[in-house]
Amino acid sequence: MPTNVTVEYLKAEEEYQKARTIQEKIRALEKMYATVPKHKGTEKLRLHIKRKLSELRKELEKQQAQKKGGGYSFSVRKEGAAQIVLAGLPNAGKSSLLRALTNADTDVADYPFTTVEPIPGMMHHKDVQIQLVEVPGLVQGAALGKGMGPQLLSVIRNADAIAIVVDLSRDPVEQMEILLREFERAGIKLNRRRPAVEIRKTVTGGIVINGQENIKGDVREVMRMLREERIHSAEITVKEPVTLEDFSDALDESLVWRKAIVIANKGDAPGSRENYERLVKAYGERFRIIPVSARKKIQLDKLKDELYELAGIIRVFTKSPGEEPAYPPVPLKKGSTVMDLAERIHKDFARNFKYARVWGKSVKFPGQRVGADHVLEDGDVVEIHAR
Ligand SMILES: Nc1nc2c(ncn2[C@@H]2O[C@H](COP(=O)(O)OP(=O)(O)O)[C@@H](O)[C@H]2O)c(=O)[nH]1
Ligand SMILES: [Mg+2]
Repeated sequence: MPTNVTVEYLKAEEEYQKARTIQEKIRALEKMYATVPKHKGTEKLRLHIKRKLSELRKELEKQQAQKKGGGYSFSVRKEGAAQIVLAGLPNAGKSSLLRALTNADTDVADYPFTTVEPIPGMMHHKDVQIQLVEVPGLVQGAALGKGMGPQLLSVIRNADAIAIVVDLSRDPVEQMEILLREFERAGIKLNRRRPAVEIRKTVTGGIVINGQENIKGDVREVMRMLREERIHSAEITVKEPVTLEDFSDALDESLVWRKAIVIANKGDAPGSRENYERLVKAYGERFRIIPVSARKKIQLDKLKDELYELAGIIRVFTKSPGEEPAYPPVPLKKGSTVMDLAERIHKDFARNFKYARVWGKSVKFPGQRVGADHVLEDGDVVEIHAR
């Protein structure tokens, strides 16, 4: 028994002992995690709670997949350069936003649960098509099986990025707490970077750890985690300081890491200013928060810019020697290289690539000659020279 645990913690632990269903166990463990004092002496305890939670999450997923018999699931075919989901509690204004931002024609009503399944729409911005998908009916307990929760969360897991929609006419901090808990339960990590731990499984040789000094915690715990995951032989490289919990996350292949922004809707409603300020205070460091009004069409162009930014897309114009850049531009993922572009245009272009000339932000002077590995930026103009 660790020293100095609180009464709340002991109560939660008792609940855990009594819990029968996976859901009850998860709720109790979440309480234990929230109430355990955070200091060095409880580090192992916190790690164990987290790992147990992650185990239960996977068990729950399996159980739910079996229950549904693989039958009812939503899937939204990706179209355009990126898929962003609009996720929020019922009535936050997701349908209104989808309608205002895209070509989609969706229901808007004053009572919740109008929309029952994910609805896609296409947003056209800066010559790029971005798919927005309204995910309806997300409620407290969704990840634990409420309503179509698990199916809806799987749509969110599969998207490229997430726009959380909150309603500024009500307590937005409470809405965020509910939503973030469901995302956490579904293994969706928002605006966090996957810890820089590389794990390469090997056939023999046991566990080799490079950069062990970067592990901020007891290495025996690391060995134990590896055993639990049945990793007996691997080369592990720890590239930057990580806690034991970070290490555990890096091992957990069921987690997804996504970028997210918060759309604070109903900025026209009474009390919205105070609510917005509270929201910024609580979440402004972790999320970009964009106040808008779908109804009054306020700040929607700014929102489009932010969604475009969130999608992580750059547009690159191609040109032939002596000609004007071709329209429309080619959308690419941020960090794409000249070779990525060449492959997108034509296999032969990639195979016979010699060099490229680039105009724009990624180069020092116009028409600069670059190689295949050159990383492009938004708005660049590229002339590929091939054999
Ligand atoms: N005041 C105000 N009401 C809004 C705004 N956007 C949506 N609403 C209202 O909020 C309710 C729910 O909107 P809806 O788009 O259906 O929300 P959803 O359940 O998240 O899809 C409707 O009555 C909308 O008219 C807004 O910007 N300001
Ligand atoms: Mg809706």
